[in-house]
Amino acid sequence: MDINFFRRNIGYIILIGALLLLGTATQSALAEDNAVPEGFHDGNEGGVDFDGCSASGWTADPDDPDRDLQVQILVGETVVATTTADLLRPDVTACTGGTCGFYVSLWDLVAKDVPQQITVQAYDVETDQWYALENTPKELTCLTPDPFVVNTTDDNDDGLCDALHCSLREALNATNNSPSPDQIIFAIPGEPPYKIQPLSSLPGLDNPVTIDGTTQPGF
Ligand SMILES: [Ca+2]
Ligand SMILES: [Ca+2]
Ligand SMILES: [Ca+2]
Ligand SMILES: [Ca+2]
Repeated sequence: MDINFFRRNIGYIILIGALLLLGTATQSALAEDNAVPEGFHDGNEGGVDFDGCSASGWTADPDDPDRDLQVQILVGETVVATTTADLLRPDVTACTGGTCGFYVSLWDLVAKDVPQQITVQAYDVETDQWYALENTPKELTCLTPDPFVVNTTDDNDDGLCDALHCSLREALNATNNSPSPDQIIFAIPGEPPYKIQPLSSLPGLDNPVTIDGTTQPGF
């Protein structure tokens, strides 16, 4: 720039310089005063059923108790889910109104019947970093439920699907009453053919079930 331009604009140039310095100072003050997210990875450990196969807890950033933090769930080293910590946790006072809980079902995200290391991290806006919560990681084994075994061709419903008597109708009711995806298999004694003739409509399905007729011995 020529010297006259510099003279005319020296005030602006100094002002811009001062603003840049101020910006840098504000940023470093933020980094120094920054608090990282706090919170807990609550819930389950060890062998768990469908309901227990989850990651839950709460997290909040003391820098802004109104902010609903982003949460990520890792299985081993792999991120398998992200969510927002905005569920009501009335026992938590670290965030405004206690709305900083989180819950993620892991049932469709993990291999069953083998231990998995579950880690929960929360995102800190000020530093653009993820921070592990307290009590994480946890080791979780999500157990496949035992199948329901149909062992009669009759259509009776005594309310129990057990080893003594379990009709297809009872097995369907049992799978509906269990929140997990289930399996119905067959072990009907006696000689084939095995014919199940319902006397009325069978119950509808409330949640996923696999009905595998090929499990019948002699199929
Ligand atoms: Ca922070
Ligand atoms: Ca909230
Ligand atoms: Ca029964
Ligand atoms: Ca079920």
